[in-house]
Amino acid sequence: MAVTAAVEKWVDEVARLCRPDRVIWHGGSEEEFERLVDAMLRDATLHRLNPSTYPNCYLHRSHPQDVARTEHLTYVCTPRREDAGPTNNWMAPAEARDRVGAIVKGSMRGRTMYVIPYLMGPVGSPYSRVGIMVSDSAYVTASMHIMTRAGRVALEHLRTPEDFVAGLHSLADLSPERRFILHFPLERLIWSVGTGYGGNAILAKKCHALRIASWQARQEGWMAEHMLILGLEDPSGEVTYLAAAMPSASGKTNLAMVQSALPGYRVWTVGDDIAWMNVDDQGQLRAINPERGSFGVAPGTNVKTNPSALEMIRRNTLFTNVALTPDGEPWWEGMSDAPPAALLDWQGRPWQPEAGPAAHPNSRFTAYLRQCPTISPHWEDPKGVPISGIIFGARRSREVPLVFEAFDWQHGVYMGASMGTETTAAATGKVGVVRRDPMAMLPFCGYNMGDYFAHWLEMGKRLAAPPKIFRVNWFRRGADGQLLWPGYGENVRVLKWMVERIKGKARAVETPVGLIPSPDGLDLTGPELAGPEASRSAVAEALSYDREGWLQELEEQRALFEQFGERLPAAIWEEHTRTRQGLAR
Ligand code: OXD
Ligand code: MN
Repeated sequence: MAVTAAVEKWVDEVARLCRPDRVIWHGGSEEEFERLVDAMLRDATLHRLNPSTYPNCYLHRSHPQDVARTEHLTYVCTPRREDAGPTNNWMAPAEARDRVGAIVKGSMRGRTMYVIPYLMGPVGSPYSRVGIMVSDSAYVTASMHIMTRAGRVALEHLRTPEDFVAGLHSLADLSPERRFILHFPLERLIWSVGTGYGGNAILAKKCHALRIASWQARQEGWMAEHMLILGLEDPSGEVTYLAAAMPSASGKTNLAMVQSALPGYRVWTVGDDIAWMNVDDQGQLRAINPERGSFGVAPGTNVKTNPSALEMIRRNTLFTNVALTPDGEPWWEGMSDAPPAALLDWQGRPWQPEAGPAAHPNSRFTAYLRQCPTISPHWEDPKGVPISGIIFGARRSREVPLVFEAFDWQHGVYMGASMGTETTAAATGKVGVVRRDPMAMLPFCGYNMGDYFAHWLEMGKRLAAPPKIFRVNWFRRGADGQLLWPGYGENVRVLKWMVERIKGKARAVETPVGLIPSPDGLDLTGPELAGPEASRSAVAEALSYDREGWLQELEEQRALFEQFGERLPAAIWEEHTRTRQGLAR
């Protein structure tokens, strides 16, 4: 591998600090991946799944106290606290290096340090970026191999010898008391210690592609977002690309690869978690998916919710913290109606239903996106795909309509910035409470979110025709607690409405919160939705907004916005006030 002096220097420095017994460079070949897997099978880090039904698939069980992202242990280390902003934990860079340096010092003794050069984005794309990560975990290295274009190819994309994000990862002693995920955006550096869990440890993903990249994107005039990217093909064969931000474990992977319930329409997958978006020389927003794999939430994945994912994960896949059947197959809640007999739970113990779920609620699959049956022929296009619409989606049992459209870009930015969502198991902490999660980036924005909203507003000015912005909520429930909208394949009906709005065709009703489909706006053709009176009225209820609830919502938004003080753009307050005045009329 042609390693530049700058890369070599950094790797040497880290090796001197962490003191591994040996250093292995990951060149990215399948043989190297297999060697990693063999070593992990030998030391029981991995267990082979049934080779006839799940060839080249493996189960990993993580430390039981290391099963989700730990946001309270995640820091942005900028010289000035206000640059990290009120929504990030902050530590001064010198203090961070001292405190965490003491933990990583000598932490790799007796271990191998893997060096993983990786490319984020398609080969040959001007928008792709390079990272160099070191890790003392073979599991993390294998995950990086699936999730990124790792090895030699990355080094070939270095634009200058120093042009890489550096990431140091050490399991250290896996103690939650000595766990830190630190970001030094000015130095383009990440340190993650005491954890081996995906989002904390696969540094290319949240740490690089979102936290550090969002900082770089602001400086350089592009966007790094927590968004899926999909193309909706209509019956004439025309494909319209949309990007959608949704909080963790709220259906991005399902929507990105949805199989349409609407005849004549199909969805093509470009990405399921992260979008990097640039403005091209025509003023068009173009998106690439920086990743090559999917790190998806397993529970709830089944033939109805995501048949594409089920096909994607039938080979060459790592499973983490799922349950195991006696036939050596993975299982999780929601995979089948009844659990198979004699399961081992996610910790490898005979499953006792009264002891909780068999699979951990945040159990995952790590799989190659190219194995997804809906993968777009353009998913690795170096130019990216043109984005015509942006969707913000949240989990809300009440108040928020199934779909509505912003009046314009500024209103859309406010819609994203003000979003609240019910929390999930993707991060440690209480599940099901509403918290503000602007643009689904609360845990991932590497700088002051007041500046982030300003950056969004600026980007709109640079676009020849800014994409239309929509909000969706698949999770609205009726008074009986039942979901009002069937979701999954039926969501394509909502995507169709958006595309028709983009093309100036579908109708909408103006309300103080945005433009909502007119009663005949959504295509509900087919017996299931249009036929039964009950389902028609459920859809009508799903499309309504609740005035009282919204007024309360505005108060919660105010509490979020006030935290940013002067750094909150006036345009956001303007839209907040306009909504309140509209509701008062
Ligand atoms: C993820 C997450 O893993 O958002 O993608 O937590
Ligand atoms: Mn995510």
